[in-house]
Amino acid sequence: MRIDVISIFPEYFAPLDVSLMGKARAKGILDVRLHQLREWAHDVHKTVDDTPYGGGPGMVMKPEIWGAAIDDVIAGGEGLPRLIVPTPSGRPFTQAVALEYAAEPWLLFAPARYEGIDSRVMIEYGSRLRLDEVSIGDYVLAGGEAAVLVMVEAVARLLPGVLGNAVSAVDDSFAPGAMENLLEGPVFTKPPVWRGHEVPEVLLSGHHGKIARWRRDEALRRTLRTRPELIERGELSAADLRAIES
Ligand code: 6GU
Repeated sequence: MRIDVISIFPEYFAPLDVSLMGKARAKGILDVRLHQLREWAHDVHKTVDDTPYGGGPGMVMKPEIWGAAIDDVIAGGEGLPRLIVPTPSGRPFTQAVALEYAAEPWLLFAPARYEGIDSRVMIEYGSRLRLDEVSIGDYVLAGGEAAVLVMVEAVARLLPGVLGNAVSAVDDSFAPGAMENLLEGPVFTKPPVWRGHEVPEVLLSGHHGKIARWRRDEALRRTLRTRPELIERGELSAADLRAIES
């Protein structure tokens, strides 16, 4: 997968060299290309923002600079990327959206600083390619860069060959399928007793059916405790209902 990011802080993306994503890049699974937005600003101060029409606080990013940058990045590839503009006023980024993005050959992220990008940029590219304005949660960041890091990591770990254990994304919290809308339960490793705390006996039993049932019950109980709004009682089996009522 190719990922382009246009930002006034390309150095913000240094974490993409580390760990899982560093390895995915080294293996050629992930081709990340960072671009300095200011390279498309031609005045002596490399200005990318201006005061908002209609007044108000802060600055707005200039459309000509973003337009030139996006056009050049698009011209340097095959086909058209999916354009993703992070903004707290966008649609929520979820595991389902991460899975959608993981199926794309090319993503272009356009994180903004200040009060955002002149809205005509979204109108222009919304008609030329597939554009998503997305938010990573109900809080406000100082800019979209941290949101891009979050989204790239969520997408990259879904690409074939990135996770060590090919099945581990299947059991993720929020993953479609059996775990849809359930949070993952607790996990344990050796030793069997630590500071007097024992690993639940069922996990040592070797009984795969009982272990799967126990894990699902724990996931149901944890979800009911921390995210009750995720539980759709109509979709639960009798055994599921017993787990949350006990
Ligand atoms: Cl995508 N950007 C900014 N600036 N703040 C956010 C966000 C994005 N998602 C949640 N808060």
